[in-house]
Amino acid sequence: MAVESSRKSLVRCEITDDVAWLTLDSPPVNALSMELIDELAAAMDVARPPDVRAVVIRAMPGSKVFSAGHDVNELPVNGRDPLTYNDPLRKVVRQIESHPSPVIAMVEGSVWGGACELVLSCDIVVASTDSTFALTPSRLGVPYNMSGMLNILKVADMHLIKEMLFTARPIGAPRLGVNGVVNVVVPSGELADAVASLTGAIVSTSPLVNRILKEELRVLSNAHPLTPEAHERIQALRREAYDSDDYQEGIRAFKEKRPPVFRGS
Ligand code: YXS
Repeated sequence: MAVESSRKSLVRCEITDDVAWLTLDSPPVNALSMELIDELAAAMDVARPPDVRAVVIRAMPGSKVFSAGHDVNELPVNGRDPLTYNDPLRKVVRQIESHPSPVIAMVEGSVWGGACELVLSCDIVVASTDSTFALTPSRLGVPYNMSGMLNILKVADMHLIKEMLFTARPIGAPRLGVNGVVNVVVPSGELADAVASLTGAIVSTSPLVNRILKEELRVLSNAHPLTPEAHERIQALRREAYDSDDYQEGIRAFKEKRPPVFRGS
């Protein structure tokens, strides 16, 4: 059942045997535009208990790019914070985290920027051996936001996070599997079976207890005391970035299809 829309759906939603399959279908690179995110959010609103006990988010089979991350064309360049509470990506990450059923990311192809956070905010990640993940804020001059950084801190160790953030280089799924960031890494031909094995197990356990355990873990993992002064300090640092020439240069270089020349101001 595709999510209701007047034109081709950007997110397909099929529900079979208590599992909702949400497929990103926004060629060429599933950029996380407002439109795509709104349709993913609408699909997640449909994919709920009692008909659904597990949700799978995937790209079209055989995709070379799972998602190129935030739609760069929608990043503000007028001195506004590019990643605020009501940013579409923030909304859908919160929706994944608070969805009452376990959400599995089924990954093939390359995952970029905000799409890494979307995948890593899922409860379980199953990825093909040749898939890659790249954290790209420093490649675009974007000051990633606090809850996004916290979500990444929850699932990876600091040295790996810093390597990914400071280099913006894609990291292969096998290495993320060894580091516990990705649950299951298999050849792409075995991806569907690996996900089916997980959903098969999940739908046979108590959906009530799974809902409670998931929410318990969400509340506990977000229990971070942050003083107002600490919050203001981080916001001041982020403003320094999105007010900078480097941020403008990062976005301009992307649009002009050339390497950025950052000057650190
Ligand atoms: O030139 P046309 O019109 O055909 O469009 C090209 C690209 O401009 C476009 N495109 C995007 N449009 C908006 N937002 C994007 N993130 C984005 N990525 C790509 O898609 C058309 C095909 O792209 P092309 O020719 O490069 O395809 P390719 O197969 O050679 O390469 C695919 C990628 C994904 C490897 C390449 O497009 C790429 O490196 N894209 C940028 C990935 C990235 O840096 N994403 C981060 C976005 S910013 C974000 O997520 C956060 C704010 S943060 O950076 O802080 O994490």
